[in-house]
Amino acid sequence: MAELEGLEFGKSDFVLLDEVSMEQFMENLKLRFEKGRIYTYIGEVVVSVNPYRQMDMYGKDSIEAYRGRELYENPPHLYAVSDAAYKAMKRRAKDTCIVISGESGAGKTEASKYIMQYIAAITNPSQRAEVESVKNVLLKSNCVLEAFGNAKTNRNDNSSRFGKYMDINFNFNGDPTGGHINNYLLEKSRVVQQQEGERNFHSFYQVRALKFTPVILETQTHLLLIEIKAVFSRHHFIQIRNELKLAVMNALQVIGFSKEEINSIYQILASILLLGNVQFESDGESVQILQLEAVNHISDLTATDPESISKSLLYRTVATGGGEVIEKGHTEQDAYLGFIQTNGALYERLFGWIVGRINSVIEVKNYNPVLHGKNTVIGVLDIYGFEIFDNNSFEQFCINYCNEKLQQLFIELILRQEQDEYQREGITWQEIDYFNNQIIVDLVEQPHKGIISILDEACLTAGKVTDMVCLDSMDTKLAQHPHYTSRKLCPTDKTMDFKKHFRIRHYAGDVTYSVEGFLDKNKDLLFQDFKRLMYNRFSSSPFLKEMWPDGQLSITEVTKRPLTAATLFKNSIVALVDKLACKEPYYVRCIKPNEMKSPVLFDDARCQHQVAYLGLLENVMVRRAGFAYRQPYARFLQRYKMTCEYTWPNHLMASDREAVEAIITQHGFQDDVAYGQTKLFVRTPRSLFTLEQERAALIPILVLFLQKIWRGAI
Ligand code: AOV
Ligand code: MG
Repeated sequence: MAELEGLEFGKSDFVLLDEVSMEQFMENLKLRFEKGRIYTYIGEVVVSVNPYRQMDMYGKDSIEAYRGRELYENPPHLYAVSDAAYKAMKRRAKDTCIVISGESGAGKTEASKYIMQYIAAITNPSQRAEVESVKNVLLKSNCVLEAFGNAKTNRNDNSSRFGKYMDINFNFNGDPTGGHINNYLLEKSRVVQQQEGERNFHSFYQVRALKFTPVILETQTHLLLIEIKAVFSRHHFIQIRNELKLAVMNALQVIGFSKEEINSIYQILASILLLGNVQFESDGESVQILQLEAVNHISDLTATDPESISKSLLYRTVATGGGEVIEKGHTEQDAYLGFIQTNGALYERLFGWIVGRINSVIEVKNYNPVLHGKNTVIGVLDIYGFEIFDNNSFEQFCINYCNEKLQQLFIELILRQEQDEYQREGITWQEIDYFNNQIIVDLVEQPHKGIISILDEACLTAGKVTDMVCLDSMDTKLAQHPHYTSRKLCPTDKTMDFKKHFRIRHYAGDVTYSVEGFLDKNKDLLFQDFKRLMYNRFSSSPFLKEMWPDGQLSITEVTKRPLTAATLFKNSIVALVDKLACKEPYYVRCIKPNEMKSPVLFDDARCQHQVAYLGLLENVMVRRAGFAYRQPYARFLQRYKMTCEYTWPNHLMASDREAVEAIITQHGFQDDVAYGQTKLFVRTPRSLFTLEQERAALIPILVLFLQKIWRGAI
């Protein structure tokens, strides 16, 4: 605990504060940050402050120091919770998960990488080749997914624009046997448009650097890419910068992407870049593409005739009521919308396909429960953090809703269940008040009444329902909601444009959303002609077929309305929460110390705001007033009975509970425990630590003793 590091570094567990107040909490957090102690516990929860500088604490020596140790034996570290999650999984064959949360730029992705590196480092001591290869692929997948799914935003230079949940599977030895990645809603609109000061996905800048890469690309692609680079300078949605990232190419190869697959990936990236150059012009009657040169390039890259590409961008095939199929020209507006959606969809499907391809490599194969024992997992969640930009759109709405759901899970698991258990077990307990954000979750997701329902309803209504009509409907239906601000109620508020904004009071702050584009993004319609073209015509690339399975459908078959983007996202997040809720959770709560990415600045107000909305003080109160450790009587007895003369080897008391009382009394820990209906509750780790030490010291003596019995010496 604190004295492990010396008191000049503050308290290593907030539970040890002299008094639980915001003032003391902040004082301790700041002191530790300034002394380079970026991690602090609240019991088993790690609070992490982004250091914005390279810390000398992730090397081999550190890993060794934490390996197999208990949480309270070393200074706080991500490695300690990783080890705790690993040990719990291995010892008790339980699925565990590590949930990393915090706002954009707080350090979640970095934390998830350190956690994975730690787990990789402590497993497979015998260096078995197949396990090493699984570990290698798991680690390399980070690099690929970051290249394709991260981008510079105004909050974070390497911001995750997708949510990632990775399950790592283990065999009974505790060695990784495989894994699975779930990805959540990629912010695909970024492909076409970024806010001032932001960038496109990293991968596009890496295409730029390709001339330095080993010649893995087919010559044709390679030459075309060089040509494309000449076009880049005129490119209107990409700015050229950034260094070479050979690592991605290397990672793709290590994971096992074939040369053809890598080629296809870069061909698609190049096609998207070229498509970005396309502009439309209308003469009043029909719409034309201005840059036929770009279309020709795409056609070369994809071995598709240029006419088909142009046609898919300018026309749509529709089935009439009588079953007749006709071609209808787009309006300029439709063509532009189609172009935005096409670009986004190409990238999104590419990303999804890459994730699927990685999964196919790491999925557990030939698993035999009889031979391999119970297959357990550790899940690691690293999702996009809460964010507020100058302009907040549908994507921020989804991202922030997702963070509400995770906060709800934290409340459920750490604050509520804890208190419920005390009640169930009959432990005397002072209720602790906390803000329950369920009300905001409901505002977004409640059937019929919530924002997603209202959006969906607008999307389903025939005819031209505009964003504004939808906003009107929200303003009417939600006007009374305490966390929704209707634009109609605050026409004088400068930050709320009277015409198009609404505001949600999120758990982490107020966010004003612009409703513009909400409906199109929610409908997420992509013209069927383009899907068919992708499926049928990109003949040179079998991978495109895999990315566009829905392109198989003929025009008369496409009748069912697909679920909207918001509903699909909601469903995936609900499923994610269910998945996490049935595992034993470990938490990393990340805090962003300042907005300047400075390693020395601790912005008191910003930090305090985060501590407040993350519910950390309440977490300390629950933990402190409560009991950090608990065990069913039988399990406790089994483990520690050797430390007490009345219980070793067997006790003669009426119940296990009485036997446990005998152990506790003999050690003088009466004041540190409470006796529940079925479990013993222990307040501080110290008592358990002492018992563990005693047990460890006794084991060799007992072994000797037993050996003597076996040999007949006693
Ligand atoms: P995020 O994942 O929480 O934001 P990151 O993990 O990407 O945040 O961290 C942002 C930046 O902070 C990194 O690129 C590093 O420069 C720095 N950083 C974070 N943690 C550490 C650390 N432990 N040591 C050194 N530098 C660190 V977002 O994905 O935007 O929600 O969406
Ligand atoms: Mg991130």
